[in-house]
Amino acid sequence: MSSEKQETAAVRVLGRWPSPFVIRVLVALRLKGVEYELVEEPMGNRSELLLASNPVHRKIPVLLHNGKAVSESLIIVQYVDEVWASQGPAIVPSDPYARAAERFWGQYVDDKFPSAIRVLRGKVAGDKDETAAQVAAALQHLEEAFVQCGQGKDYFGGDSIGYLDITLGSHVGWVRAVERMAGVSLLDAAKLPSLAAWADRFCAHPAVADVMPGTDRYVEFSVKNDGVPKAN
Ligand SMILES: N[C@@H](CCC(=O)N[C@@H](CS)C(=O)NCC(=O)O)C(=O)O
Repeated sequence: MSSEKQETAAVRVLGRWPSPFVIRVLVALRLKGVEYELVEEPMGNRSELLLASNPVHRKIPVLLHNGKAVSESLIIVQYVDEVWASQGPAIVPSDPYARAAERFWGQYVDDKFPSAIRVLRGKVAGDKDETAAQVAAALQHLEEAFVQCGQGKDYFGGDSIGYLDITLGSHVGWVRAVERMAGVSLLDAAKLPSLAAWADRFCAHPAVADVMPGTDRYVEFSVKNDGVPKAN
């Protein structure tokens, strides 16, 4: 067995399917063709392994590589890109300016989307119309960023899925779910032609399709766990 194979066999992800942050890690591993085991964390009850692996934040995802823990989804994505650099497409751009641009937008995405999605799915209190307007404005910026970063190609990363594709793409499932639950239009093809087409392309990619749940599954999960009434 090659040393690369041994590393591959020793990859575990502590996570749970509805977490966009977990999806990032799974997509990165799949892009690189790395075999992994997803260890499902129980809902509302952190496992001893999680507490021992991520004692600071106590959050999923955690990547366990040969027993060593790496936390924070975007740090894990970069770690996967570096460890398996010779496999699959490069995830982080090699050009410093392109890298800075993708990191800038990645930070923007994580500043805007997770908190807004919690409001729109009814998990935390907030003005849904105002929040939807903020998400729509963020998506408009990202439509422009797509044209700049992707330079007319299929992905933010160019010909293949890259860092910003993974960062934003991991939220697409919940964005579509809250569109239905809150009765708002966000990834609107009429307003965001490039980004809406990108979102469909990203979700259909072989590294993504099997780990990106459908809208029904998110909505069912939210209704069961967030305590909101089912939308018609
Ligand atoms: N910044 C973190 C966010 C991770 C995060 O918020 N994870 C949530 C699940 S989506 C979590 O573990 N919450 C506590 C829990 O579920 O026990 C990352 O990018 O990995």
